[in-house]
Amino acid sequence: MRERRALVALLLGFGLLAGCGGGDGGEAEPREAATGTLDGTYALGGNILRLDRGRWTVIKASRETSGQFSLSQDLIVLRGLEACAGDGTYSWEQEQQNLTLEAVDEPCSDRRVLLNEGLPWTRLPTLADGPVEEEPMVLSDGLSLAVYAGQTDATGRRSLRLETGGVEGVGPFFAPTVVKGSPGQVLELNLVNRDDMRRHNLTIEELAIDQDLEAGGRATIEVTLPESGTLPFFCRLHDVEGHRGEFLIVEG
Ligand SMILES: [Cu+2]
Repeated sequence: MRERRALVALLLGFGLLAGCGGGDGGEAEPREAATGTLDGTYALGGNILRLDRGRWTVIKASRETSGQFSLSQDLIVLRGLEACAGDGTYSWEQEQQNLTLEAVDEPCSDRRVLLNEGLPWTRLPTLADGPVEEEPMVLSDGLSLAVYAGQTDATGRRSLRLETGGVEGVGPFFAPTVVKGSPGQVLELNLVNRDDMRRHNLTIEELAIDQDLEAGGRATIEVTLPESGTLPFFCRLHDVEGHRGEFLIVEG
């Protein structure tokens, strides 16, 4: 219930912001479309489109469909749909926060409908973008809501204090919620549970870390950050309440 309310508030808030930001108005140049150019999470009429490192996912009426995609300057080729064997080729247009796909060669009408062909998808802010307006809940890259309590650049540091706490009516959070680091960085995390009432936890599945924190408790762990992308962390006890965060790898 809270998640839905927060998402609605997020979308409304984002709608207000979407009109800001200036266009570049420059000459049309041949576009270099590196992998990852379009990566992000998009929303349209209650549907979600996620593009992430060559994988596309559409969530429509709680049903999730996904497959692989490849990207070139003006075209995106999507494959993988049980009902259709052939690839779908679309032209893509990105304008400010909007992404529109137009079918060029699509043998599969289901996928055309799934992708809301011809209509603009709006990119959702990521966890690293921070909250919209005063809304403390943001959609993280993993399509999960997170309670946001700031971000820190830990590049070049050997240790970092990572606190966990709770706010009445908002939910438990990690502070900082987003930690920027460099590829392969080794970081000592000094975990402090500021919540005197509740036990919390820090779980990083990719690193097989599952560290409980008693009420008011502390622990120290060491993490090695990945070479690129994001590394999500969450509290196993309050994940659905948005007790999440992420490491964000930034290049030197
Ligand atoms: Cu927790």
